[in-house]
Amino acid sequence: MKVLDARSAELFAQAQEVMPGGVSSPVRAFKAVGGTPRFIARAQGAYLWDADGNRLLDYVGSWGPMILGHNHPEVVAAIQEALQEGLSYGAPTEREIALARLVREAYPMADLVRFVSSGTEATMSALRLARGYTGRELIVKFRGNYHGHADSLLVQAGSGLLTGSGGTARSAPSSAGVPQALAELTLVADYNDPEGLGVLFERHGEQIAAVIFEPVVGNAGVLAPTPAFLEALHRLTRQYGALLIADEVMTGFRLAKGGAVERLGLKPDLICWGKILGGGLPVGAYGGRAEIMQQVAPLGPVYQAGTLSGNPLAMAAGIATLKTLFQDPPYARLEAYGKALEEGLQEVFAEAGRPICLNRVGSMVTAFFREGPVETYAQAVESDTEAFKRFFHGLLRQGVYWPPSQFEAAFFSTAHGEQELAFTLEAAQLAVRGL
Ligand code: KE4
Repeated sequence: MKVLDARSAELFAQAQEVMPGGVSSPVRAFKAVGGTPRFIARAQGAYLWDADGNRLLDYVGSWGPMILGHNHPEVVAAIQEALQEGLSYGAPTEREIALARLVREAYPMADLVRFVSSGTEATMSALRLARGYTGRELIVKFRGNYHGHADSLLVQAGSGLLTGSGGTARSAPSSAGVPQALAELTLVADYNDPEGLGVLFERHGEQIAAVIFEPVVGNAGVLAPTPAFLEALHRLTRQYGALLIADEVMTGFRLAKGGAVERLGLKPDLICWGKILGGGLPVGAYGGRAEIMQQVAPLGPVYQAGTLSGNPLAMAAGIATLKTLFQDPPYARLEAYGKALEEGLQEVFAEAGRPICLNRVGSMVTAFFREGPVETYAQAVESDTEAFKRFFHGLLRQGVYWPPSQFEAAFFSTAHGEQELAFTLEAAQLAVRGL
C-alpha cells in the first residue's frame, strides 16, 4: 500500500522544528482528526496537489476565499498586472477606491469602507468603533461563533448562568493570555435563543455597545439563524441603542452578491468582510453608515491603522474576484451543486443506515454526525466526532479533502462540476462503508 503522505510527514517534522505545531494556523494541524496534515504544493480549479503528488478535490477552499476555484485566470492576470507596478507603497491608490465601490455595490448600506488585512482585524476594529461610537463597553457574542482571535472575542460563557435560557452572568477567557477583566466585558449568549438574548439585554442593555454575530454560522459547523433570532437581534439592539455587527467574513459574497445581508434581508449597523474579498490574498474590511464610520481615524477619534492595508496586489485580486462574481453571478449554479451534493450524501448515509444531519446554506455545508436537527451549538457538539474522523480520513484516502474538523464548514466553488460531484459521492460511499 503506497504511503500517501510520506513527503508531507517529512515536511511536517521539519515544520514543527521551526513553527509552533508546524503550522501557521491551528486548524491546519489536523489535531481534531489526527494523522499528518497534507502539505500542499499547488492548486488549480477545484483541486489541490499535495507534496506527495496526490490530487485532492478541495472542499476547504482556503476556508472560504476560493469561491472561483484556485488560480482563476482573471484573478491571476489581475495580480500579474499589479505586480508590474510594484508590491506595496503605504500610500493611497486607485485600486482601493475601485474595491470599496464594488463592496458598496453589493452592500448599499455601507457608505464607507475601511480595508485591513484579515477578518480578525476587521472584527477587532469594528468592535473598537462600536465602543467608541456608543461610549459603552460591553459587547455580546454567541457560543460557537468565531470572529477571529482578538482578545475581546476569545471569550466563552462563564459558569454563572443567568436565570432564563442562555444568558450568562460572568464570562471567562477561551484562551490563555486574555485578561479576565477584559473577558468580563464580553457577554456570551446562545445562538438561536431569542429569549436568552432578551434576558441579557434586560440586565445589561444600557451598557451594551454592540452585538456581533455570524449571520449564518460556519464556525460551529453550519447553523442557520431562525427568523425569531434575527428579529430579536434587530429589535433588541435598536431598543437599547446597541450596534448590530454582521460578521460576513465567511458569508460575504458567498451566500449572495450581498452575502447574508442580502439573502436574509438583514439591517446591521456595521459589517465585517474577509476571505472572498481578497480572492485568496490578505484582505479584510469593515464598513457601515457614514455617521458611524466617520468616527474612524483620521476623521474621528477611533484609532485603527495597518502597514499593508489596501495592499495593491490584494486589492487587484479582490477587484478581479468581485467583478467576476458580479458579472456572472454563480449563486444559482452553486445552489444546484449544493442541492445535488446534499441529496447525494443523504442517500449515501441512508443506504448505510448511518445518522447524519446535513446543514447547508448555499455553498457552505456541514455533515453533523448525529440525527438532526442541529440548530444550536449545544446540538452541534453532541455529534459523533470519532465517526467524523473516520469519515474524514476515508474521504482523504479517496482524494477528497474535507475540512479537518466536525465544527467547520465545507466550501465548494464555481470550479466544482458534475465530475467533482460524482467523484465526491463515490468517495463518500466508500468512506461511509469504512465507518
Ligand atoms: P481571519 O483573521 O482568519 O482572516 O478571519 C477571522 C474570522 C472572522 N470571522 C469569521 C466568521 C471567520 O470564519 C473567521 C475565520 N475563519 C476560520 C475558519 N473557521 C479561518 C481558518 C483558520 O482559523 O485558520
